[in-house]
Amino acid sequence: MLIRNLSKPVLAALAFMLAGCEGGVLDPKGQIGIDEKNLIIVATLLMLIVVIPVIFMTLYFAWKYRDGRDEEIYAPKWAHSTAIEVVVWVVPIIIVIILGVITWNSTHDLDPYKPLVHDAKPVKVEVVSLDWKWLFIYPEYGIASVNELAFPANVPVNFKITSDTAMNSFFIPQLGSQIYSMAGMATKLHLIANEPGTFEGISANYSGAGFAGMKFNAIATATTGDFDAWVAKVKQQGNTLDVEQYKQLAQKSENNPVQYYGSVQKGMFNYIVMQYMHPDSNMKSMDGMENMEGMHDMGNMKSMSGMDHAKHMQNMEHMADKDAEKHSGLSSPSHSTTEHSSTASGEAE
Ligand SMILES: [Cu+2]
Repeated sequence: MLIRNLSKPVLAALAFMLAGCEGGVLDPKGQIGIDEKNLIIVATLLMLIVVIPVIFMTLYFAWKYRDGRDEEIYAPKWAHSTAIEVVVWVVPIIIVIILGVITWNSTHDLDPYKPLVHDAKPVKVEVVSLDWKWLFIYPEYGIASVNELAFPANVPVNFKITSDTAMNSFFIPQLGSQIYSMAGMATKLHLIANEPGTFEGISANYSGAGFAGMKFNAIATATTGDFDAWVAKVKQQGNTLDVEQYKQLAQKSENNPVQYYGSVQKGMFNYIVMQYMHPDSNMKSMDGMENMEGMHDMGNMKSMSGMDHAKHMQNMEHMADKDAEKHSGLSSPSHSTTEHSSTASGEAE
């Protein structure tokens, strides 16, 4: 009777809790997300092997050894049970070993920096987190968009991610892994959508007042033709994302609408990353300093104390896009203690 009375609210609660899964990490639409969901489920079940018996035994023992029991044997000298020792050590050890193996393997399989193995040529997207909006630059198409990300389904997407503000975390829950966006460095993420659809994109890292509106739609188009149509639509916009336009865009704004830029100044992403490099403070202690001499003359560097490096970058008009890439590569040794700082090394492009 009790169970029957309880069943309605319990079912309602369960339905309510599961409703939260829709569109989230437990409703994945991409291979990375699917693998991660399976990992979550397997790890949870493995841990429940311990948790569930403990809950039942807690209740059972509390009742069995309650005050006023009549038939139980009182054994105050009881000290050791080999059977119990075996159970409480062997079971967790086995679970920890299995979890360890699974975690080790999946951590390497799902490494966000690892390019996905796929026949289709990946789409490159450069992501910049701003206050409070997301900028997506398509270097291969020379276009950019704000708060709208498009790519074809069943085609891997290679993200290069930075921030022009506080630390954020780039996250499309239904596609899997999130990764931090940080000023002055570039992180990487590789995702794929297994089916077309519009997925919610967020920052998984609180960044102040306009954070709630810092959302974007990740549109996985059904075909590459649909994606090309989207690219064409963006290209039709006359405005160019150059340094001036970018500075306006980078101003704080909340609930920013979707915006398109029909063309983008070359090397925009590197410009954004390099704004935070202060060679005077960072590079003096750097190994491989001599590598810089080809590009910068050292006297010049020393006189840059306190100077905005962005200005320095603008002044260096002689630097082609490729040089800018190399230049930003110089930033990585100063961050060499952190894994995610590899702006230059190991890049497949
Ligand atoms: Cu960092």
